[in-house]
Amino acid sequence: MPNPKTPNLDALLQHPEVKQATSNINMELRERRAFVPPTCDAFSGRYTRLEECAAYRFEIDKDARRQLPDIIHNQVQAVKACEAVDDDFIAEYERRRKVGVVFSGGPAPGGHNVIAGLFDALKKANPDSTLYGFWLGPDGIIENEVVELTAERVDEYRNLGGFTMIKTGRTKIDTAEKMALSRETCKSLGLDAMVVVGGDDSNTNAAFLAQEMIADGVQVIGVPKTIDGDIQVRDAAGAVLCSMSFGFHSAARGFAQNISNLCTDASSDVKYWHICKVMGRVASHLALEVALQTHANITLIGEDLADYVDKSRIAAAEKAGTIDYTAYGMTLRHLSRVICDGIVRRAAVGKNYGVLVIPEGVLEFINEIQMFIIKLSTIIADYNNTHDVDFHKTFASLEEKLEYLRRLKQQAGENGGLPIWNARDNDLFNDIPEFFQEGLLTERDSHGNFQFSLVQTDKILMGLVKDYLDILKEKGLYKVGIEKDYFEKVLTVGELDPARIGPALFKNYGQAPYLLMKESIFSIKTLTQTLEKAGIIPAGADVPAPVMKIYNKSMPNFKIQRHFYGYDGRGSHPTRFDCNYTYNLGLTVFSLIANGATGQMAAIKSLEKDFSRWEPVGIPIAPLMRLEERKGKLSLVLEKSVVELDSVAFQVVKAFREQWLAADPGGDNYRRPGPIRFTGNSEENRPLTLVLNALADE
Ligand code: FBP
Repeated sequence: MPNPKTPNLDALLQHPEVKQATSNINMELRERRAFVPPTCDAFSGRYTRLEECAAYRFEIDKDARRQLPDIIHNQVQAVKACEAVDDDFIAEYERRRKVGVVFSGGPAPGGHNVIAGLFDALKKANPDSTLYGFWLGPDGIIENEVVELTAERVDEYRNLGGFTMIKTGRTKIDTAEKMALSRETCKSLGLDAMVVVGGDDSNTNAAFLAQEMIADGVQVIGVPKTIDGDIQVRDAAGAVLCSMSFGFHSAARGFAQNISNLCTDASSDVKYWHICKVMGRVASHLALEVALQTHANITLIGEDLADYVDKSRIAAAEKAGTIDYTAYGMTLRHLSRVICDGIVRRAAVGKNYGVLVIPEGVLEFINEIQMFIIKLSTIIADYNNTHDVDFHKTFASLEEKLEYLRRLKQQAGENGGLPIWNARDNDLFNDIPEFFQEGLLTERDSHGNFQFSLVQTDKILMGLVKDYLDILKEKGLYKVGIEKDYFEKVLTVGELDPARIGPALFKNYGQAPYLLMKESIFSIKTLTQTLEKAGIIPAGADVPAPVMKIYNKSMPNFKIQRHFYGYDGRGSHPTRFDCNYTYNLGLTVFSLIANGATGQMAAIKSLEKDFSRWEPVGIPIAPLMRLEERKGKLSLVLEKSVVELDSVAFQVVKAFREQWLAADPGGDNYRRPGPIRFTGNSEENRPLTLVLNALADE
């Protein structure tokens, strides 16, 4: 029988509280949509003009000079406010335009505001201008799939995360056919300009599109997007032009908030090591920022590992009159030892828990793995180039792929020259776990990049860590330290004399606040023998319960929880920093277009400084291009920036490593950055790496 107190469901669903609780529109959304980002001084006038800055110089790659002749001589351009201009300028500036915009690659918080800024500036100059969005990334350009971006549509997404307004994709416009189709799309839409919002590969695309479309009078402008933070531009003299791609701050803050919560949980529950893999395809910028934001106990920085030199190996080789090339760079095994060292040292002071941050791209910096990645990428690309079928379609299962590698090994040396896959490669590869083999053989993305996000790097590393900890445990070297006061209390309550038993059990009794059980005690049998030998119990007697309790506490149980922070951060709402940054990037894009630029990337200089000092600029893309191995051959791409080991941010993290590991009897030193707050004051309103690195330029 229905409860007479329960209101009728239809009536209930009409209740204002229910309506509000189930609405997609909440307070956060309303506040975000209503927020109007401030604009840089450069946009304070009716118009903007571009000022060429010849003082910035670049070392130009000869292939870039050859392949991008019409945009290679572009200069850095500063956007300046202007009022008094001639009629021709006004006519050109305010001309009715059709502009297309595309999102390319992974989402990054702030993308919608690039569109909002561009839309506002375009419509302000001429309300009859049209902005189109290419649907689903570069495929939208190739297949002419577009949506007109109306005020209503743009307003819906202001200051919101994701790339949902027009979606995104990773297709590369890398063949003559795709390029011809793209040109056709621009012609049929009558486009004046195209805007590519993307990472290093997408800005590479933008440069080639700019070069191709000069003949058609279509301008192409890039926008530096990627949570990875690896688009940072300096000129040849080291002057910073773009210190950070957009989306980095929001993603890092999202990760840091979650990881700092784990720090709190770990230090409350004191039973887990939380292993946090953090996105960033190659560079460890995100991990570095997370380290600064959270003070997690251990944060690996890939670039740092590549720099490692094993001095003891070098000394041994020198003594033997040989050279040991394996002494340069860290091996996976050595890295697992370094992690174990931190874990063991924390356990010794009673902290058998903690938080470890692993950058997604760490394997790129481990020599032995990088060698596999390069060799396998070349093998897959060679296969695809010489056959009409895709490698992954022909060899669908791991077994089939391994069989193909075996065949390559057998053919090694048959045709003379150095074989790409020799017997040693094959043996080493067969030594690694299946899931890792599958990861290394995984399909490369459309740009030829290794897809680190698909590899369980943390599982591989933690497998090695666990194995080594077991060895250390067996040797009695991995123990949980027991607080001296606790030991004395437990024994006294059990009517035993701690001063008599302590020296028999511990190697540092009376010398330290945390007591470490002797290495010779690693089982109940060895514990019993020790007590018998010290005359504490007679032969054959049981270990007294209080001593047993202490023993059990000192034997570590290594338990981990694995987490992956990536897609969640990419989809988070932008911080106010990213909202302001991207809206002004959108305005910059329009200024570049209205002033006739092409082959330029919109950027904001001096991001690390107060907003009043932000300077919108156009950076020439072509001079930033370098040759890189992609799909087995060298291709021109925008150079990725990795963590500089002499940067202030890295040096600070390095200097605080010991403190954040907190392998001492004091407390942990975690920092709680809190959630991304759109309203209210937040103590830090820009990436910490940015603020610290700027100190070097002061
Ligand atoms: P972009 O360089 O396109 O911005 O993407 C970066 C990234 O988020 C990496 O951090 C990550 O390795 C990769 O994308 C994941 O790619 P996918 O979305 O294809 O899984």
